[in-house]
Amino acid sequence: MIWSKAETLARGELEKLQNARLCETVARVWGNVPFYQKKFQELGIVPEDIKTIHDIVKLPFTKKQDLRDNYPFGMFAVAQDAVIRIHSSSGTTGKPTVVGYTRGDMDVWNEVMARVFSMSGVDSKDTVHNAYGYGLFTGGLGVHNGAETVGATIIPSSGGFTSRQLLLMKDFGATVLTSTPSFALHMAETALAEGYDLQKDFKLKCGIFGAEPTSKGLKEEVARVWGIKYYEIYGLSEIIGPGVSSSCDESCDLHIFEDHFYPEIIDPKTGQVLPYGQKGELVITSLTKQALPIIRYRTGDITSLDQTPCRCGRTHVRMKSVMGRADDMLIVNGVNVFPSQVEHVLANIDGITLNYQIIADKKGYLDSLEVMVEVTEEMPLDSIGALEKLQKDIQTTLLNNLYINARIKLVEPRSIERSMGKAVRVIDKRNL
Ligand code: DLL
Repeated sequence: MIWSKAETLARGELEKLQNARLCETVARVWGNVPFYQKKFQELGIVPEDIKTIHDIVKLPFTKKQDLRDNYPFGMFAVAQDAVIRIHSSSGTTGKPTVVGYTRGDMDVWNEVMARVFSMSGVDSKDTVHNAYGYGLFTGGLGVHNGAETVGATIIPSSGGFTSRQLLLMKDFGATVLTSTPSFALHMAETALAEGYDLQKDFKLKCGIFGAEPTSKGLKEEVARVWGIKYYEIYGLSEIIGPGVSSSCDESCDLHIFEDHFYPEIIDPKTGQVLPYGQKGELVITSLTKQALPIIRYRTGDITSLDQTPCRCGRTHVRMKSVMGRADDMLIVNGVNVFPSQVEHVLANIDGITLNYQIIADKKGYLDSLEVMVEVTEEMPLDSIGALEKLQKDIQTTLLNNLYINARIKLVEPRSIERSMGKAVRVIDKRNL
């Protein structure tokens, strides 16, 4: 079901809306955010220079560091009494990024999240088990409000306590699971170990998964073990949280809600805008945000855009699933390594699971890379010959496909520490 008429606007109509909304956004930041006023002045731009969405290329980029430099509320465009919600992204390095919402922003967030649920066929007859973390992370509450907006019954279980979550999911008859894909697999693994029958004991029909880069293989595995349809959701705190884009029934690419978020793809090195179809860094401008309007935000996410019509009837441009981060791409002895590509390779090898970690380190002057991966329950751990063969196979496949030379460490099932939120896939010891 299509939630809003805005999702099917003809291109011309959509562009008119984007033109008007970009001009409003530029005026808002010029008048209220000293950071942008200074940036515009440095570039010699005044709001009158921006007349249509195509003028966006004249505007400066915003980076995560800019939000950190203006921590906590320096980038807000409204007074504190207009802000009704604060979230913040988990800062693994440095200060966290703080984002704020007015009541109007919350309405937009609920609206785009309602579109996501409708895209997945979720309505008031459904029960949504929401295992995204509640709290400062935008996942839990963002998804929560969207489910309520479409009238579904929401179970706000948050992350952790896997056994209890399984019990509630079964007893409450959840039809939809919302979580990170890695946590969905962890739930399946725990359920099987506890003797559940995933198809008979649960009523799940679909899941809406996102928040971390995920290979096709891992997505297929989640869909297969649970016997459900896999929908993907993408978003980031700086733009709104979950609900920037999501996949529909016709395509596994994700429609970006372009009436609120204007996307561009740039070359991450030069900043030059790339044409549709080319792979590069996704840059997003918020078109309606009030508390924290954001101009040309460099998401760091690598993807490409596709404007060809989608059979679902939505006119909004589609992005490919995130292929990696412009900034967490590992360079190992001169070779670029995307964790998602390693995962893709692992997904096609028998005898191992998709619970893995990539560990980069230094060996003398050279980089070293280790891929630690759990074997399946069926793998005979006492058969040295079988393990050695498997190790060699993985190593050769990684070398042949990705040109990376990694040491492979096979470990027992369930021995890699599980994260209740985003899986920790990369440990880079070189910068410590
Ligand atoms: O992860 C928002 C979210 C919550 C999205 C729940 C989907 C579901 P942040 O913590 O600010 O926000 O992290 C944003 O997570 O720039 C991407 O690198 C990554 N990310 C989000 N969704 C996807 C996805 C939330 N579907 C960062 N695939 C983004 C790959 C994703 N990466």
